Amino acid sequence: MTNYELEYFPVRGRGEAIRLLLSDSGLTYKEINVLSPDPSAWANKFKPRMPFGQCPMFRDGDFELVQSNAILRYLGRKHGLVGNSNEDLSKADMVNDSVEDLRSEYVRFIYQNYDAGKEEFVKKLPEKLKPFEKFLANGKSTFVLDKITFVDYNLFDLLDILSVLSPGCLKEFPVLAKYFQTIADRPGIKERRSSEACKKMQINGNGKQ
Ligand code: 0HH
Repeated sequence: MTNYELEYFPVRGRGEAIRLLLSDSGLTYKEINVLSPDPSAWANKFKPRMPFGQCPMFRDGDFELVQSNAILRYLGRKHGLVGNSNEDLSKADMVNDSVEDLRSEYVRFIYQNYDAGKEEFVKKLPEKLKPFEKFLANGKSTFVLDKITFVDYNLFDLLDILSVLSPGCLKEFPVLAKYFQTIADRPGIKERRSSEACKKMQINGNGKQ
């Protein structure tokens, strides 16, 4: 039993990689919807409490943390989902930063330029996925490191939402496609993805995907 709470909008967004990590590790948590009991709750109640004005916020007892990547790393360190050496930790950080770069581009496109930018974004997607394919192909393991770590949940979630945007985008990348499937087949990942809570969440706040 944990004292974990996740305060976030009722979307997959920047919360989903955290939810996947928790589910895959069998860690229970309470989901707190920042739009509840009504949408004004975000501006009036939750936002002023966020150290940087944004969520997700993760709470472990009295300890509060924002920034989705910091939360992933916190949980990774706490639950043995990080590398053992400085080199391994840094490798995971490097890939996670690359996931963040592509996620940020995706988020900007989704919220600011969806209709005009979709064709171009989808066209350029293979060249953005290629480095991930190459990186994983160079390793000896199924995962970014020699075991699953926080970064795998983040990369998996990114590949998942990109596959919704551009179905079949992993087909030309056999290593990435296999990587995606290996993680998708893990019981805790299946449990989260097939849950009603997940299925009823849209990916992004504006309904675009
Ligand atoms: N760097 C931060 C991180 O990684 C960025 C956090 C962030 O952008 O954690 N937070 C946004 C919410 S993510 C935020 O707090 C986008 C989801 C928006 C859903 C909106 C409505 C859903 C309706 C069903 N944004 C609010 C704000 O800045 O006031």
